[in-house]
Amino acid sequence: MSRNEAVKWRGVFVVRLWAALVFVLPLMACAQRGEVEVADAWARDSVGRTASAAVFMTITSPRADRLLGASAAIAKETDLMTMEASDGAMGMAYLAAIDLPADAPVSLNASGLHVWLADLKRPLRTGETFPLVLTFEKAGEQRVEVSVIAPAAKPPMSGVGT
Ligand SMILES: [Cu+2]
Repeated sequence: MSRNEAVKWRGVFVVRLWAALVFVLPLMACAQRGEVEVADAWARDSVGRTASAAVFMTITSPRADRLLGASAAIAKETDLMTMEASDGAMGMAYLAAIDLPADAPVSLNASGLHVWLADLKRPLRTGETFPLVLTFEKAGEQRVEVSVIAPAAKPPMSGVGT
């Protein structure tokens, strides 16, 4: 390799190094920001009814956080709820927040925690999706798309609950 060639190759290396830094650094910044991961957000077809509907999902936060509330344009009111036994019967109870331990998936499913849509503005129909905004204490607001599944369909949950 001549001296000129050596200089040229060093130049190519430096350019590649810069390109690598330019592309990799923003990715690292994203990872450090620590977005909350929301998987399998779903609700059931409301079969023409508009009284209320429950939304389920699996939430994983990279750090300890709390889900403080939710809102959806499709409902007049949106609450956080859980299933609870009282006087020997299962009922629903309102929650001020849902705790999210660091790196531990929290399952909102039919046997417990859920986001409750009260007074739907229109029925939920199989196959459609609608936006839901979740508000976290630390992570702020995050928008998720909720998939509406058929009345008897198996929920798209990764294992836990139904
Ligand atoms: Cu409820």
